[in-house]
Parts: sequence; C-alpha cells; structure tokens
Amino acid sequence: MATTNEKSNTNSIDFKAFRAVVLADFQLAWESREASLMGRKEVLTGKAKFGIFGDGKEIAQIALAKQFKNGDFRSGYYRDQTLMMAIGQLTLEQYFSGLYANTDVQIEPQSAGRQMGGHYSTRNLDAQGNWKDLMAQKNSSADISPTGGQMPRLLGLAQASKIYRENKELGNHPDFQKFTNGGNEVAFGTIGDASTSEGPFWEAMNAAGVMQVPMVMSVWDDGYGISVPREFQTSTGSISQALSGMQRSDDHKGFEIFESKGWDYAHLCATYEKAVRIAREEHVPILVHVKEVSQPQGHSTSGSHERYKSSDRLNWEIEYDCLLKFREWILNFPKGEESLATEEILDEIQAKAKVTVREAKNKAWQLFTEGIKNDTATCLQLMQNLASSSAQKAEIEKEIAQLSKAFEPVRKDIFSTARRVLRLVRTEDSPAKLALSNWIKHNFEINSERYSSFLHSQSKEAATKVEAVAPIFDEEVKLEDGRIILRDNYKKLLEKYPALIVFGEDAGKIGGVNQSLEGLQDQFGEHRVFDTGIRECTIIGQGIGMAMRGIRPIAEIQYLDYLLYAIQIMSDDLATLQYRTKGGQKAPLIISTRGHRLEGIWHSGSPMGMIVNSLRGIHVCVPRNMTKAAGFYNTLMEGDEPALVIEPLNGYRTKERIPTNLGAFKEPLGKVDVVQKGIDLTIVSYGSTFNLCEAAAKVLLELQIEVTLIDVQTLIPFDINHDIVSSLKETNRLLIVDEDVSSGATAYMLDKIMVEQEGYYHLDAAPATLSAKDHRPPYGTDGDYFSKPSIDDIVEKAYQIMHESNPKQFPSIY
Ligand SMILES: Cc1ncc(C[n+]2csc(CCOP(=O)(O)OP(=O)(O)O)c2C)c(N)n1
Ligand SMILES: [Mg+2]
Repeated sequence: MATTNEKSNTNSIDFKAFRAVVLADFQLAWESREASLMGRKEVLTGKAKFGIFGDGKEIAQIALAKQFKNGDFRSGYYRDQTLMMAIGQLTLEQYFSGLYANTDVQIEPQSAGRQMGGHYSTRNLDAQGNWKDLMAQKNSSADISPTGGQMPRLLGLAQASKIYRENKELGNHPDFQKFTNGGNEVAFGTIGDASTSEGPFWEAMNAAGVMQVPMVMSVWDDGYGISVPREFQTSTGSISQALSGMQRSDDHKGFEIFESKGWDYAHLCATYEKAVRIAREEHVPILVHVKEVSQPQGHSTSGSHERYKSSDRLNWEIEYDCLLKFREWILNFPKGEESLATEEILDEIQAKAKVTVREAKNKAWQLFTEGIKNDTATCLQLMQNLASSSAQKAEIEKEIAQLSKAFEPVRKDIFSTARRVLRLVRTEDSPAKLALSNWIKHNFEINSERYSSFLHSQSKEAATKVEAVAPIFDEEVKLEDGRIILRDNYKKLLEKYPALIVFGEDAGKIGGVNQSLEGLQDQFGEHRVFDTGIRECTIIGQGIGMAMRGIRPIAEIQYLDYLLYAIQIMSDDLATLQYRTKGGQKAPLIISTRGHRLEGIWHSGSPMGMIVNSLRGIHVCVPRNMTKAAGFYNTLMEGDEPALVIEPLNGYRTKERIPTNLGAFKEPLGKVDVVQKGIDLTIVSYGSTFNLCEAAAKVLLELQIEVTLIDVQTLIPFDINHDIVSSLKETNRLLIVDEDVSSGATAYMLDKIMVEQEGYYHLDAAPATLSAKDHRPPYGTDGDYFSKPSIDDIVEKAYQIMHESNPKQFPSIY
C-alpha cells in the first residue's frame, strides 16, 4: 500500500500529466481556430477559392479524438479539421495546402488539390495501389460534399468490424491483420444538424440499429444548415429526441443516445469515453448529439451569418464560444493548491498559436507558388525567344508584359498566354515556336496527370489488366438454367475468396429472388451470404465501407429499376473514390443487379444512358447470358476496382451450356464479342437485346442479308481494341440496338464508334440506332412489343438500311 507521501507524489504526477494533456488540447484548439480565421482571409483576399471551416466545433472533436484508435475509421464532413489534426492526420501546412489546391500529393495528401478545403481523407494505399497496414494508422474515408453522403459508407465501415469479429476464419486470417484486430475497430461518423434531414441519414441510422454495428455517430448541432434553422429541419427540434424511439432497451436492440454540449470540455470527454467503450466492446451503435455548438464565422466564405441570425443568437455564440468556455474551465480548475494554468500561460499559448499557424500558412503558400513561379519563368523565356525572331514581336511582348506583371498567376494564366501566343505565330515556322509548342504539349501531359489521373485504378490489379480465360465445355453438351451457372460459379468464388460476401434483399435465406444464390447461406453461413433491409442506398454504402476495409463485397440491387435509389451514392462516392484521393483509397465493390426486359414500368427499365453517364469511374458490364455474367464476376474478383454487373433478367431460366471451369473462366473487360460475321451490316448491341439481334440475324439471312453481330459486353470500358471500327471497314454499315430511351446508351455508343474510333470514315450509309420508346415500358407482352425493340423491329430496321443502299435488291416492305 502506498504511503501518504508516495500517494501525493503519484497524484502530483497524474496531475502534471493531466495538465499537459489539457494544455495541449487548448493549444490544438487555438491552432485550429486560427487556421479557420486565417483560412477565411486567404479566400477573401483571393489566394484560395472557397473556404468552409471548423470553427466552433473544436472542443467536441478533441474529446472524440481521444477515443480514436489505430485501425478506426472516420466518415465525416467538412467541419472536422480539428478531429483530423487531433488524430495526427492533418498538419497545418497540409490544411493550407488543401485550401490553395496544391496538386502534390506529398504536400496535400487529402486529395492532391482535387477537393475544396475541408474535405479530408487519409492515404490508405501505397504508391502502387496496395493496401497499407490500416491497423498502424488512424483512418479517414475520403469526404464528399453532398450533405449526408458520408452516411451509407459509414455503415459499411462499421459493419466490417462486425464481419471480422463474427467470421473468425476471416478475422484471424494473417492476410487480414492489416484491416482488423478481432473486429474491435469503431467507425466514427460526423454530420451537421441540418444534414440529418437527408434520407441517407435515417436509412443508415435505422440499419445500424438493426445490424448492431460499432458506429459512433456525432451530430454537431449549431442550429443551422446555412441559413435554415433547426425548426425547419428536425421534427421535435432535436435529433436525439426524434431518434429516441431507437434507444436500445432490455427488450429490444437499438442504439445508445448521449447528449452533450459543444463547449463543455469535461462533459464531452467523459461522454465520448463512455460512448466509445460501449460501441467498441458491445458492438452497439451510438448517437452523440452535441448541442450548443457555434459557428463563429458563419457557414462559409460565401456569405455572412449576420443576414439570418438574430442579435440574440449572435451574442449567444460569442458568449458560448467553446474556446472561451474551455479557457474559463481551465482557469477555474480546481480551487486547490495547483491550478491548471494562469491567464498569462493561456495568453501565451494563444499568441503562439497565431504565430505557428501564420508560419504554416506562409510555408504552404511558398510550396504552392514555387512550382508555378518556375513554370512562369520558363514559359516567359520561351515566349521571349519566340518574340525576338517573330513578325508578331510587338503582340507577343504585350502578352509577355501582361503575364510578367500578373499578381500571383496560376497555371491557367501561363497556359492561356502561351496558347494565345502560339495562335499569333500560326503561320510562322521557327525553332523557338517549336520549343514553345513542345513545352505546352509536355505540360498538358503533366497537368493531365495532375488533374485527370486515377479515374480508374492504376495498380497492377486494375480490372482491365485481368487476362481472359475461356470457359471450357465437356464434349457432351450439358444444359442448365442460367441461374444454376451463376449459383455454382458463386460457390466456387466463395470457396476461393474467404473475404467474399454476398448480400442484398432476399439474398440470404431464400437465395435470391431468382435463386441464383440458392443454398449458399446454408453452405457458407450467415456472415458470407445474407439478407438486408429494403434500402438500396445503404446496401451500396455497406459495400463501399466494407470494401474500404479489405472485404470483397458483392452487393445485390434486386432490380435494375431500383438502382435509382442507389445511383446517387454510386455516382458521388464510389465512382469518385480513386479520383478524389488521387489513388489514395479504393473500394473494389461489385454491384450485381438484373434488368432490361420483363414486365411493367418498374420491372423492365434499362436506363443505361443514365448509368454510363453518371458512373464514370465504375466498370459497367452488360452480359447477354449468365455464363458471361459469371465470367465478369470471376474477372472482377481478381481486380481491385468497383463494377456494376447487370444480369439479363430473362436469362435465369434460359438453358445454357455449363462450363466445367466454373470460378476460373474470365471474361475480359472492354473487349467486344464478335459473335457472327457477315458482309452487309454491323449490328452492335448488348444484354437482352443482343439475344434479339441474334434471332433477327437468322431472319435477315432468309432475306439475303448477312450481318456481323457484335456484343459490346462492357459499356465502361468500351471496345478498347476498336474492333467495331474494324468491322465497319468490312460492312460499311452500322446499326446500334438497345432498349434504353432514344439518345441514351445508343448515343454514347454512337459517339464512341463515330467520333472516338472515327467510324464515319468507313460508312456508306447513315449510321442508325434503334432504341425503346421514350416513355417507361408498359406492362404485358403487347406493352413490351410496342415499346421496346422487337425482333421484327430489328429485322425491318436492318432491312431499311439495305433498302436505302440497294432498293432494287431490297424493295420496300411497306
Ligand atoms: C445534397 C446537398 N444539398 C445541399 C448542399 C449545400 N449545402 C452545403 S452545407 C449545407 C448545410 C449543412 O448544414 P449542417 O448539416 O447543419 O452543417 P453545418 O454546416 O451547419 O455544420 C448545405 C445546404 C450540399 N452540399 N449537398
Ligand atoms: Mg448546422
């Protein structure tokens, strides 16, 4: 037992340590605040474009960060600078580099200048695109701007812990120790009070309660969403009260709800300690409603809050500024012999914070401008050289003078000047002109890497690099329903990849509405193949979050028509992830759905134009049968990229030859399948309509028309080898068929073939498209016949093209 002396000694060491922590927190809070204040000035003076800052939210974030451990994940929004600093993932210099949009990933690791300031992330991949040890760092998934858009992915980040904890084979697997330590990781969500009005917030909260995942959701409640106050946002005026029906109890699962105040350091620290312990140990989701939060500088640099806040509110925000309250708390603590700090000490910390931040800001500005300065000097020199030998000397010198006196030029100024100069000397020929034009071309390449790289994976596992393996068939022809091929292929994949999980509405117990997962839950367990609620947006979010933590999810969207509920998050989050982090993060999520024709307005849509135009960054596979679909899953499982596979809805009960190398044959991405060759016309299609084209080709043969049939197979990427134009060289005629609306995916394909592949050059007849009617497809066989392309329509369209070429041989049918 300790003597009294020893005891007081220990207490005094404890107190010293405690004081050091408190003062370090005070210092960080002030540095973060100064960064917000100076950041706003940088925008208002034109050095940065836009600013949205974390002032007023500092203390709550510092309290949260104390519970953030290595391996944990954040999925938050633009107010979280202090949290990012507190977990050691954002320096002040990086903060300003983000604001200036420095494109050097070493200097601006959040997004390499691609995202506006306030959007945070960590580097989770190495330079080759391989996973880093995520258990050796604190992680943040990359932010997106749409309010509430962080919620779906948050659910998946939390679910990954549950999967790792419950699926011991995976959780203990040596390859997965860089993602988990027995599933003890917590996913931290943050959101503003107003953004809780968004649907994905409610969807994710409900699902988290159902699924019992370790997710700690913090709401920074500053009472406003830009100018719109809480009473227009939240029923009952309090998000914790509105969600109180989801509070867990002895009889039902749900989540724990905590409330605290944004200025109350001690209470916040105690709250987060308790909240996170419950989440981590019990795998229970938590809501921490942080009330009484302020916004000292208003919403963003786009306006001032004096326009919509009352003077009472503005005065309250001054009085309850969390930094002032923290200061008061320190000064009043405790009343005993030793105090935490004197006024002077705190003044000194505040003054020092200002200096530290100013220095970091200046350094970031210097780093941002030095490359541009070099480029300006080089370009000016090249233009000077050109001027001296050019007939346009005077005009060029005017441009030079203008660029030389530009205050803090950006790359656009340099490029615009150089390109104008090159236009001035368009009729001249000189080594100096060549030097300038080469410099521009070379720098376009550099800027393409800066601004346009990493739409897709650039790693060795990029899905487009996976080599094809043909399906092998027994000599004796064995036919099976398409769904059996998928099911048996899934079986092989589930055996081969321990991290593969398959989930969606009705995917688990009954094995999918089309039975393509029949019996797989029984065989592989509920952690591998499982059901979800009806909530397409967060099904995708589960997939994104889990894929970011090493799991290989295949998320099912029951029908293609319901992809609309999911497309926002696919487009905003999944499709942009590699790009917005410049290769710093990936989510190799496979989305499986089924579509095209069946019956009725919401069961036979084929909105492929919408899909290809909103999902750049995701591969889009449109197989015509289930063997092809299985081949795509096999390919995608070897890659490290997100993809959408649309199975043809009418193919589950169609008989196909079953390959013997299930799980191993691989359909390459971006390679068309030339199924039949003919000399008269090239017909290009995909998915269900391709099968109609095949049937139409037989009829056309009876009419003495021989067609080449090309299945594009994947819309993204599209015909990498330009095989379609090779076919046009032989047939000189083109018909594109699909069942999207007019100018949907047909327009996309036409542009690719005519413009990108220069197909126009080989045509003897106008290119033709055949798509569905512009309305939604009506119910029933006749509804389908009169609104979607039929075999008759395809035959007649092809015939018409031939008629126009040779009316004698092909007289008009009508
Ligand atoms: C989907 C979407 N709608 C609108 C916006 C524009 N917007 C940006 S922030 C914001 C207000 C958010 O308020 P709140 O969630 O309370 O966060 P705060 O800024 O107050 O911290 C709005 C409407 C957006 N980014 N995304
Ligand atoms: Mg708000």
